[in-house]
Amino acid sequence: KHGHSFSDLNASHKKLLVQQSRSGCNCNPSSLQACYSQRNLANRRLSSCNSQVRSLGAQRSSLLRQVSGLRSQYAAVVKQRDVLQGQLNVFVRYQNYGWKYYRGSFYYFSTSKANWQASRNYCTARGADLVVINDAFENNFTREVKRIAWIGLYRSGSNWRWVDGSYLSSRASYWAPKEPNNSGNREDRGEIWLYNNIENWNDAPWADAN
Ligand SMILES: [Ca+2]
Ligand SMILES: [Ca+2]
Repeated sequence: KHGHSFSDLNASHKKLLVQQSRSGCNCNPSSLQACYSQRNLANRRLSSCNSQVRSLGAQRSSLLRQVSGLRSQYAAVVKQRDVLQGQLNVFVRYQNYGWKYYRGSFYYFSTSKANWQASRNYCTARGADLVVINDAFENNFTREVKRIAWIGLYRSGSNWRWVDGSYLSSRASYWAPKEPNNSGNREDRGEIWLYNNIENWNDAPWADAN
């Protein structure tokens, strides 16, 4: 009987030890202190975790804003590329048909001869017009035709006007010496004439075949 009760006691002691180890805390003052300090440590870790979560949340929103900014930049660049590609296609098409590009415009130097009005019709049928020479650069560029060629200049009463409706400016006027002379009183259109000179224009009768 003694042996029996001792083994019972032993068993219940073991059971208590198991319960104790499961609870993780011993209920004596020093282990209670350890328990508090573990709780405090856990709280500090929790609070550090929380602030990391907040900081990651802020980073996430900032990254999302950046992503949306990059998406709209990307869309804008794609649009820009398409516009440039379209311009390039036009450019290549014009060049393939023998047009020359100079300072923002395309020019076509025709080799066929016709009077001023027929020449102008030839141009307008191609969505263009006889050349309007606005400055010294364009004057020098058009002289490269190296032959007599009509320009979009015509006499209007006592004035000279361009086909775009503007009046000839004395600041961008490149008449050859002693021109326009209205020879025979029938010279009413402008042409590139002395193309080797800067001052190269002549007035000629519109019906001439240039
Ligand atoms: Ca021009
Ligand atoms: Ca003349």
